[in-house]
Amino acid sequence: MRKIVLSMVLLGFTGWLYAGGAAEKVMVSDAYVRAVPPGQPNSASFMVLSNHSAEDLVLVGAESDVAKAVELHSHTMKDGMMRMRQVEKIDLPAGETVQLQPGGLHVMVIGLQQKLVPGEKIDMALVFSDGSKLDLKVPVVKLQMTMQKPAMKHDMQHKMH
Ligand SMILES: [Cu+2]
Repeated sequence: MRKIVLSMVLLGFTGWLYAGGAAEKVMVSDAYVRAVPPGQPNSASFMVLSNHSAEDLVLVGAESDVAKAVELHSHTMKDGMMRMRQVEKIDLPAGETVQLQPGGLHVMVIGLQQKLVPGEKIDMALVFSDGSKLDLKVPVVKLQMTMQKPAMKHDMQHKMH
C-alpha cells in the first residue's frame, strides 16, 4: 500500500516537472484509431499534430494498453509498392503541423489485447524526446468502404513483418 502511494506521489511530481515540456506545446486534433475486423491483430491511429511553440519538438513514441506494442511508422513508396517501416521519431518543427494519415505517418498498434469498438475511446500517450507525455483519448472509428482499401493493403503488408 505504501508503495502504491509513493509511486502516485512520484508520478504527480513527474507531471509537475514536465509541465513545461513538449507535451504542453503540442496540440492534437482529429485523432482516431481504426476499428478492425475480428481476428485482425493490428490497427493504426492517425491524428494531426500542431506545434504552436517556437521550439522544434520531437515525437519519439506512443504507448497504449490496448496492444502489445505501439510503434511510429511511415509509408514509403519503393519499387511501386507501398511499404511501411518503423521510424525512430517524427519531427515536429516549430510552428508547423504534421499530419498522421492513411498512406503516410501513423501510430501502429500491434498485437491488440482488446477489441476496438467503434464509438469507444482508447487511452494512448504520446511520448516526446524530453520525456514528457501527452495523454489522449482516441476514438475508435470504423472507416467507410471507400477508405478501407488502402487500410487493408496496409494490414497485409504488416503481416509480412
Ligand atoms: Cu504501420
